[in-house]
Amino acid sequence: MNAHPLAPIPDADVDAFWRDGVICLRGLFDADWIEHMRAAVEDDLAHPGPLAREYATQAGQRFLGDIGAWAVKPGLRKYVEESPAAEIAARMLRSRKVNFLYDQLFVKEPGTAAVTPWHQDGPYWPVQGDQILSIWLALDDVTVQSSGVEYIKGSHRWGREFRPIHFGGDTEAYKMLPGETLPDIDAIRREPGSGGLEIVNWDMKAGDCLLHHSMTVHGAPGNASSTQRRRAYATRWTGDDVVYAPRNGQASITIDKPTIQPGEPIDCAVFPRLWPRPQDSSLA
Ligand SMILES: O=C(O)CCC(=O)C(=O)O
Repeated sequence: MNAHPLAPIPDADVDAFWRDGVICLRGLFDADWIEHMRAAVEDDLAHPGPLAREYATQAGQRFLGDIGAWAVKPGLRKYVEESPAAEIAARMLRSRKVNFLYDQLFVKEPGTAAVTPWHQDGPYWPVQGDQILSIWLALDDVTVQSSGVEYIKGSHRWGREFRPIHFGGDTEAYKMLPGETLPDIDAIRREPGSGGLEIVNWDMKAGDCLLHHSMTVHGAPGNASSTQRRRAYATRWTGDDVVYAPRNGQASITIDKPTIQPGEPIDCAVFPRLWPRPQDSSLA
């Protein structure tokens, strides 16, 4: 399994990420990583971690979100600690170091109508800073028909913060958190000229990944395919400018509690510093 990205990430891709708030990168993980992760996902589906949630509300459908499971699942931990993900994050964040924030497994099985509601990630998380991104690794080929993620280009630079929305439809959750109510994006996109929004998505092969900034508005339709699974593993990474900033009303993203204080850099066992790796410090 490759420890470093299979190809260099050009400066133009880093610029595009910061301009658009999202980019799709292809061919950075080898086939062994995909096989490894598919096995890790099957294990997780059979025995989900303690923070796992089922978001699908209709019988026979499945949209599993498992949060923070890397801490108890060696197969997921191996990807977090040994895959090229940390290095990719450091390159994209233009950061000297990166910390691992947490992981989230998203499995939306064929015929599952549950949408992933439009949202920004940042307001869910107990951190503050601009150098925060996710790497959403596709473990199946995916198109928007099978619930590919859609993004509003440039929304990370709107300077707006939207209150989190519960993926399973719990309207009481997150009520005490600050932020605007997100406008009805699906209604706006039906307006002439899509109401000025530019919504992007990519047809992906297993092993391709999406990198999105923590403030980029995104969501996904249900999985309308009757055959195509949609398994994805999202890992969240932070850079030099990030500090701990928990808010009352946020849900846990880690199984263990962090030991740091508000305002401090997030270095601790729960949010380990994974780049540079000791053996790679000359590359940082
Ligand atoms: O995979 C999904 O449906 C949701 C992905 C997402 O919202 C994220 O990774 O931040």
